[in-house]
Amino acid sequence: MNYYQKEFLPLVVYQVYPKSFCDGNGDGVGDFKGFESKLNYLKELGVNAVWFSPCFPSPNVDNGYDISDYCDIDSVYGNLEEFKSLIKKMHSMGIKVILDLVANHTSDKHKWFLESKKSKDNKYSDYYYWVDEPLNDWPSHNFGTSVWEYSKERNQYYLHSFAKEQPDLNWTNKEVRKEIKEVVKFWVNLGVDGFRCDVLDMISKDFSILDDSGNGNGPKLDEYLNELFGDENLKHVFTVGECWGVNLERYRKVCGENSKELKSSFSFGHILKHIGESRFIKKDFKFSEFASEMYAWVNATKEDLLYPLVLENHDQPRIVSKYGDENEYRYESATMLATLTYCLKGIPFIFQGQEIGMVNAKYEDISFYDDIETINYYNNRIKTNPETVMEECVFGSRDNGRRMIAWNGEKPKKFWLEPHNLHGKINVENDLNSENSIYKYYQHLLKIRSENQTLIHGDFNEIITSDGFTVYERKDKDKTFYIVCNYKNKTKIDIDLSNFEVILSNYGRKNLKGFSELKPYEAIIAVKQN
Ligand code: ISL
Repeated sequence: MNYYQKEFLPLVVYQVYPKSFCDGNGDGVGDFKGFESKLNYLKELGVNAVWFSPCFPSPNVDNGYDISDYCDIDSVYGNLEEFKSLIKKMHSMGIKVILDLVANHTSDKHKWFLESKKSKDNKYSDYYYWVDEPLNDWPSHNFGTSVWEYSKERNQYYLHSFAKEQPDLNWTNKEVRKEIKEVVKFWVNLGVDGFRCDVLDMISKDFSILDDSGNGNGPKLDEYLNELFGDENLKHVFTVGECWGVNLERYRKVCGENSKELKSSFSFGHILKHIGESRFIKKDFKFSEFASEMYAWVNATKEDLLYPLVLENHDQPRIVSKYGDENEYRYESATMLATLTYCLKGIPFIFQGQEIGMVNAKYEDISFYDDIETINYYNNRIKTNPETVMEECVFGSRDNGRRMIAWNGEKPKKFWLEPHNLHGKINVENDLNSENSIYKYYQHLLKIRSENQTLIHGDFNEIITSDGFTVYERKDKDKTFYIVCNYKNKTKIDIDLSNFEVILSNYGRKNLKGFSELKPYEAIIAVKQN
């Protein structure tokens, strides 16, 4: 086993979206006081690392992904001193701290940009990309319009790959690279253990490519990443890139053990199998395609790389609504999807609320939405497709992942985003009191994983995959595990598991005697000694 996998594969990361996790002071926004009160909840779930989505000062045009000060905590969440004690407390509980590093762009209210737009010859003038004429027709991500925005002050255009309030930093400028490196050092010195790196491959661009594939994975990416993370004293810092341009082919170069660039990078193909031309438009989904894509990544990374196992995040609708059953089989489908994903070889990432099987909220009016991408989509789409636009927003909106976690059935009087319409039904208290608690299943699953090295480091082999079900094994010299996961219909199955013992079943199966049929969304973990 290489250093890399030994060090990082045991991580189980929980993503917190600070605004919506837990409101400790009743001002209608989540905060660190609230978060701290839930540390035991996370510890008992089996989590050993928390990734906080941006918690830095921000005008919140894109919910914190527009940062106005990289080295402070937004006062809505707490302050730097409180955050330092939180790091200590989390460490004392064996929980690592991962921050969101948004290095491709800042807020337009960041001091660097405010100065930069003043003139062509101040210290910050070249911190951003300024041009006399747009260089191409790239559309901005999520927001549709051109990436070039005119600024009267400089009589020039600046680049913004996302909203116009999120100008892109000019990474060809050495000073910019130094600044971001200082940010990394600042947090590492405070005890932070890692970074999730927002759209990090976009820091190197190729403007000569006319379509926006030039906006990412550019010619200098390896050089910049080496410079940022390559120092020996950052070897133990965990990094996971959100790098859409780093495909399987590039993965080994960027995330290999001997690379000094990144430790890992998300791949999202498997959770986007249900969407068509945009995230708001549905397409037919095949269970086999979902499983096979994850298996391809596991196979390609299994020797010496790290594959992040992810089902949801703050940009994605809820997995039960996508691939499961929100009604009759919510428990079964939530637990089956978790079993299939988190018994693979890789690093589990769990998004807040996933562990209680949250589903997409259903609201019929755009006033219940806040996400800038959803609102832009709605405003454009209403002109041509007024009948379907709300259904599309319900299906695809990023707010699906951003509604607050319901800790109990009481709806808060005030919250920055309309709480979930099912707040009274799908909440932590109800889940924990239910006979079919999804949290308890996750807890059990993660415990089995943490107690069995085979499930962390063992080999992976696909046994069979069809549109109806899939079976794979995890194996080492001591044990063989079979992971059996069924999709929505009952399925006859012809696999001899008579000498296996069931250690987890979402239908309460105790043994596999006479086992020949799988129930809807059934999941089984079975084991034998070798
Ligand atoms: O979610 C997406 C596709 O399903 C992407 O378009 C997504 O916007 C892209 O992955 C970038 O996301 C990240 O950077 C954005 C921010 O809005 C997202 O919340 C963040 O995850 C800009 O910082």
